[in-house]
Amino acid sequence: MSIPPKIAAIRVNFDLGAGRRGASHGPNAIFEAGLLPTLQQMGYSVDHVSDLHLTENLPPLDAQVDTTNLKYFPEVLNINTRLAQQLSDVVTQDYFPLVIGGDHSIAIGTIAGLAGHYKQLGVIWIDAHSDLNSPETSPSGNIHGMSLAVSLGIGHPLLTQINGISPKVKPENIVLIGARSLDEGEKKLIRSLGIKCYTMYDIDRKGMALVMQEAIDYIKIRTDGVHLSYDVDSIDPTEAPGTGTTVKGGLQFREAHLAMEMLHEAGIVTSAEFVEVNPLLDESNKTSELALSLISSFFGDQIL
Ligand code: 6HN
Ligand code: MN
Ligand code: MN
Ligand code: MN
Repeated sequence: MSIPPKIAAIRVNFDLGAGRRGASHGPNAIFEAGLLPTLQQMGYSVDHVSDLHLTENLPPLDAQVDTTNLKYFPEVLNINTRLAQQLSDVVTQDYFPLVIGGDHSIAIGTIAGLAGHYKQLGVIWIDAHSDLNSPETSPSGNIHGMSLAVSLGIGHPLLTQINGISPKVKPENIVLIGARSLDEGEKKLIRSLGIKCYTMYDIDRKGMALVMQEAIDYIKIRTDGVHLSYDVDSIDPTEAPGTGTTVKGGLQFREAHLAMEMLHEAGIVTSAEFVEVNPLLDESNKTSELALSLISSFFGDQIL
């Protein structure tokens, strides 16, 4: 398997990309559930744990910068610029980056930091949503619904230009899994760019095992590194109530784990992030414990 035993855990305590507060406490809840001892017991060394918080007293933006329908733009720009730098540093130092969010806007910084290290970066995006909105198509103005678009070079230039290179990822190197709540503009973009998208319909129809095998085979042949971006709202709200934008009809407990087990087996993933756990909305740590259990499966924890 290609995941090196040296993990850099990066906590991103940030929630201003989402419509409701609380995901900034996600890293703490997942660590409290036992992230470090679990990974250590599995034989990994986790010797680079860093904590990103919002900088107080952000420098004011240039008055010329248009931030229409981009909520908390300066904050999102700041956290992602620093996250991108961190990511790039740990990749250079041969760590496996494990980013714990935080709302999904932080994928902007994670992917920006990875981009320079791969010629053909792949992204597996497991989410109820596609996060492919632009300020023009977004119904909410919440930047966590725009992060994958930004990585494709679509969106505010200050965001798409983080770390210089744009786009960070090509449409043909992306696979969406678990989608069931797509806005009109997102549907158009998925169709026009031909982005590979396994919706809940496809998962019901084919089964998770086949969907994952197809996704792995598809991305393996065209990429030289794969980032897993895991939004816990992909999972059904009965299993994952502690997240800000729940959507009915999601992945079942075993489907979610099978995906992680198959990704571990495939050995193609070179970085990962787990986002959108909101402890303020959780029911007795159900969602943070689920996130930990998915992370364990992803890193090779087996039933037998
Ligand atoms: N997430 N499509 C909706 C919006 O406001 O753009 C929801 C986004 C959810 C974001 O999944 O990280
Ligand atoms: Mn450090
Ligand atoms: Mn998301
Ligand atoms: Mn989502």
